Amino acid sequence: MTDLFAKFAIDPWRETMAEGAILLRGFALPFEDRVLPALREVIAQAPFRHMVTPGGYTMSVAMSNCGAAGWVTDRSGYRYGRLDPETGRPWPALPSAFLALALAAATEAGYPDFRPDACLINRYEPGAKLSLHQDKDERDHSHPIVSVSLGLPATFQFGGLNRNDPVRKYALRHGDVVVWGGPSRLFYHGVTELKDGDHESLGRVRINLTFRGAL
Ligand code: MD3
Ligand code: FE
Repeated sequence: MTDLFAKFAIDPWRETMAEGAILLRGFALPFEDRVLPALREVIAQAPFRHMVTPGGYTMSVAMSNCGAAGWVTDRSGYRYGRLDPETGRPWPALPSAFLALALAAATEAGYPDFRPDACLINRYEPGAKLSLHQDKDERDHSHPIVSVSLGLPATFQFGGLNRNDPVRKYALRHGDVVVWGGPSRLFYHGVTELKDGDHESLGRVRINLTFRGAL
């Protein structure tokens, strides 16, 4: 059974998107029975909201956070903060199910020492998108980022270090996990407009969790 894959060193569920960027198809599925209820609890404490960019645009993706720090944007800029600006309270703690999933994925991708302190929760409704950008608000770019896709499938765009590098497209589906580290950590990426659909456990939405070492 294992011998077939061992012999050819091929794992059909594992795909290298670029040096340091590893796609683990379905990796979150064994965790979803614990992750989805934990997600609902976090959102009850820190509801989704549409944040405003420094340029004054309201984002089509709704966001929340859990962990010691959360990513926020407003007219004064992008940053990580310990308090939810909507409630004035600290962000909810990282649920143990979230942490277990993030550590297992990072370990599988070769980052056994990853200790996330921030989890950004993105909610896409049909039509929502995230334009091409780099993630560089974190203090130390040597930490990887672990991304978990849940709900409706999305088209993910993955470019290079320069905004005009060619982009490749990947379908990210319910349960897929990507670990981004090494040279790909600062690559441009985005998500195209979400197509309408109905996911059996989440309905008409896509949720993405990104775990980071932000502080
Ligand atoms: C590639 N989120 O929140 S996660 C983000 O699906 C973000 O919601 C997308 O980009 C989403 O910043 C994509 C995948 C991801 C996250 C971080 C990366 C891809 C990355 C960092 C470097 C390169
Ligand atoms: Fe990003």
